[in-house]
Amino acid sequence: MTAETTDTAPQTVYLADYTPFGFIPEKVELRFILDPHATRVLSRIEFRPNPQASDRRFFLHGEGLKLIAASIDGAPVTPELTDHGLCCEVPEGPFVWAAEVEIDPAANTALEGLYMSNGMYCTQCEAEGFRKITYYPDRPDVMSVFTVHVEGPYPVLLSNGNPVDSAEGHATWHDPWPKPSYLFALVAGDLVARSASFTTMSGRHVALNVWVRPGDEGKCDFALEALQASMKWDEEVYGREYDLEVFNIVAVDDFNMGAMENKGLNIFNASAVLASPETSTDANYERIEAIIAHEYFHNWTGNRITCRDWFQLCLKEGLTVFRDQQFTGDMRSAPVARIENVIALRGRQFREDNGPLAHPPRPESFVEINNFYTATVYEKGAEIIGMLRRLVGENGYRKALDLYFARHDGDAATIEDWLKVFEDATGRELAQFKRWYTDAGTPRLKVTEEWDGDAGRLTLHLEQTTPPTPGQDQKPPRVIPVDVGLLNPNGDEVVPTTTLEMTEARQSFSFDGLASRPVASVLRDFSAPVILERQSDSAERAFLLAHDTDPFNRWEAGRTLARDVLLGLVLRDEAPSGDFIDALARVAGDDGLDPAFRALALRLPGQDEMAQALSDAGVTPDPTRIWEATEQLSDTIAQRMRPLWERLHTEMEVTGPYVPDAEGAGRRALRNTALMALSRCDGGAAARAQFAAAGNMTEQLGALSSLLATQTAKGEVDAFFEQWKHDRLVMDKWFGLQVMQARPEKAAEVAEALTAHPLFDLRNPNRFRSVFGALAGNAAGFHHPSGKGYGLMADWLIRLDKLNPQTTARMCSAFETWRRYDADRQQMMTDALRRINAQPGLSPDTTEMTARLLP
Ligand code: 0A1
Ligand code: ZN
Repeated sequence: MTAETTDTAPQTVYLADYTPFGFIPEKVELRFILDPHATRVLSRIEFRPNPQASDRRFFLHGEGLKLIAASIDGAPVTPELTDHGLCCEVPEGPFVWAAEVEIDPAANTALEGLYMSNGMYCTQCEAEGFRKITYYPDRPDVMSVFTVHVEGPYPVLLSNGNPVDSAEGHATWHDPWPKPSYLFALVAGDLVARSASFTTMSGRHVALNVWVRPGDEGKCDFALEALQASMKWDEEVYGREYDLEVFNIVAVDDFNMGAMENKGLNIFNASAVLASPETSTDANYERIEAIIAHEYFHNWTGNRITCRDWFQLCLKEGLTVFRDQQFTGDMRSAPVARIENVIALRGRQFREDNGPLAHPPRPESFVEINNFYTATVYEKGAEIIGMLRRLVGENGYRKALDLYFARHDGDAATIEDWLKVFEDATGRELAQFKRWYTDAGTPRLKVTEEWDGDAGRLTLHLEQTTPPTPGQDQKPPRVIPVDVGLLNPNGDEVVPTTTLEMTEARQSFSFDGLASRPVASVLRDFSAPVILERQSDSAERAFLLAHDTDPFNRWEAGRTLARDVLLGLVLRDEAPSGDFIDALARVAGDDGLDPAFRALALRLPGQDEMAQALSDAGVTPDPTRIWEATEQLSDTIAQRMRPLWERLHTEMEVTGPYVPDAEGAGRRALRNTALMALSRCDGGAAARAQFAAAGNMTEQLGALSSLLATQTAKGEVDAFFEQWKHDRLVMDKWFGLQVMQARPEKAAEVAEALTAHPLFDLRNPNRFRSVFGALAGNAAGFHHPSGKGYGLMADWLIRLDKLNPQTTARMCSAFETWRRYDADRQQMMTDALRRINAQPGLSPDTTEMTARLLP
C-alpha cells in the first residue's frame, strides 16, 4: 500500500510525480436522495483501463463518507478503506463500479462538498470537494459525462448541464460535456429565479436564470445584464460560443470565495451577484460585473479546456482573470481599470512575493491545494498573459488563442501546452519567457539615463535583479517587456510607445535623432509586473503628471510624488511642498479629465504600501508613524484645497435615477473623495447632510465613511443599523466600515466588541471577513504596539479553524509581513502564529499556512 492510502499526516504533492490515472470513467450516473443529516449518494460509473497509464491500482478518493454498499459489475465488494479513500481489486477489462454512501450536509461547516446554507443545499467541489460527496478519482485530468438525478421535497432541484426531466420532488440533469469532478454542482431548496435569454452567434437560444432566496428577486437584473454582456463579448472578442441550453447562476449566503464556475450551474457568493442601488455601491456593481464575466469566461478557459493537475491552476485562472480584466476595460474605462488592477496587484501580489508565502505562478509542490488560490496564481498569472500579448502583438495573440481552443478543446492541459501554441502560432521561442511561470519573486528593474546632446541620443540603461524567495536562491534574468515613450519638454510626444524587450541582466537601448533632451516615460501601462527603480526628481514627476500621454504613467507619476512626500513626512517630518499640493490640485480640478481618474489620482498610497516602501529603503516601518503622517498629509490637502472640495462636492452630484455605469460611478467616486476631505474641515456637516439625503448606497456609505474617518459620526452608525439590520450584505458593510475606520488604538477593541454583536456569525465567511479582513486591512490598528490586534486575530482564527479551515488558512496571510517590522512586533506576530500552529487538531490547511509563515 502506498503512502497516499495509509498515512493520515498531510502529504506534500510534487509536480514532478504526475502520472495519469489507471482508468477512464466513460459515464457517471449519480442519484442524490436529499436529507439534511443523511443524504444518500448512489453512484454508477463505467470504467475502462486507461491505455496511457501503467499504474493499475484502483484508488478512489473519499473523505468523511459513510460507505453503505459497493459493487463491481453487480457483485458486492468490500473495499479497503482509509481516511482518504478506498482501494479495490478490479477486473482487467471494463467494469461498472457502483457505490452508495451517506453524508451529512447540515453538519458541513467547512463549506466544501455538499453543504447547507440557510436551508438551501449547495456544493463546492473545487479543488478537492467532490471526494466529500462520493468515492471518485477526484483529480482534474479525469473527465467524464455526468447524469444526475436529484430527489427531495424541494421546489427547485438543479445540477450541471441540460434539464432532462423534472417532476415534483425529482429532477434529472445531463451534462454532455466531459468534465472533471471539481466542476460538479448540485443545488436544491426553496429558490426563485429571475430569467432572461441569450441567442448565440449561431442562433441557439439559451435560457439564463439567476436563482435566489425569495425576497431577493429584485436584486438580479444587473447580474443578468452582465451575463448577457459577457456572453456577447466572448463571442466577439474570442469567438467563443456558449454550449448548453441553459445557464444557471445561484446566489448563496455562505461561500468561502467569490464564485465558482461549475459547468452550466455557477454558484456565487451572494455578495458577488445581488445588487440594488439602495444596497450596493458602485464598487459592488463593478465587482459583480467582473465576477459574472470571470465565471462565464471559465466555460471555455477552465471547463472546455481544463487543467491536467492543480499545479497548472494558473492556466485557467491567469487566463480567465486576464479575460475578465479585458472585459472590464472594454465595458468601462480601460485606463481606470488598469490602474485599479495595478493597485490591487501591488497590494496583494507584490506583498505575497516579498514574504514567506512567495511561490511561482506554477508551484512545484503543495500540501493543501486550497492554499494556492493566491494573488500570484490569479493576478500575476494574468499579468504574464498581458506580457505575452504585448510581445507577440494583438494578431499573434489572437492566432495563438484560436490555436489553443482548436488544439486543446476537451483536454486537461498544461502550461507547456499553453506556451507551445504561442510558439507554433507566432514562431517565437518562449523557453526564457517560461521563467515567469516557474520562478517566484518580483523583479526589480533599475533604469538610468544617459543623454548625448551632440548626437541627439538618449540611452536607457536597464538592469534587472530578483531577490531570492523561499526555496529559490538563484534568479536568472527574465524576458521583460518595457514600454517606453519620450516626451518633449513642451509636452509633445516625440517617440510614441515602443516595447523594449529586455532579456539580459543588463541591457541598454538608445533613441536617436532627438533635437533636445526628452523626458522618458518608462514602463507605460505597467507593461510588466516589476518594481521600477528610477531616480527622478519631483519636477520631472510633476511634468509627467501634467503631460504624459500614457494614463497609467500619468497616474503613476502622481502616486510616486505622493509616496515621496509621505516618506519625507515619516522620515524627516518634512512638510509637503507647495508644488505637490499644486500638482494635485491641478489634476483634481481639471474638468477635462475623467472624474474616476481624478479620484484615483487623489487616493494616497496605502499604509501597507508605505510600510513596504520604507522596508525596501532599508528602514523598519512604524505603522503608527505612517498612519500619523497619512493623517497629517490628508489634513493639509483637505485644508489647502477646501474651495475645490466644495466645488467638486456640488458639481459632481449625479441627479436622476441611479445608473451603475462607469461615468456615474466616476462622478460619485470623486464626489465622495471631496466629501472625505471636506469632513476634515467642516466637522462632518456636509457628510451628515449627504447621509440624510442619500439616494443610493454609494452616497450613503461614502457619507458614513467620512463621518467615521473624521470621528464626526453622531447617530449615523445606529441609524444605518436600524435601517439595514435585515439585509446581510449591507450589514457586512456596517461591520467592516467600523473596524476599517477605527483609530489605531481602538481598532482591536472595536473589532472585539463587534464579535459580541448578535449579528456576528462565525459560520458565515462574509461576516467573519467583514470584521477580521477589515482588522487586517487597518494597518496601524492591526500592528498597534500593544499587540492586541495580533492577539485578537489569533484567538478568532483558532476558533474559526474548527469550523472552516479554508477561510482560516487564507486569513493567516494577515501575518505574512512580520519580517518587515521591529523586534517587538516580530516577536508578537510570530508568537501569534506559533500559538495557532500549536493548537491540537489544527486543520492541515492552517497547519501548512502557519508553518510556511514561521521562520
Ligand atoms: N475557481 C473559482 C474560485 C474558487 C476557487 C476555489 C474554491 O474553493 C477552494 C472556490 C472557488 C474562480 O476562479 O472563480
Ligand atoms: Zn477563476
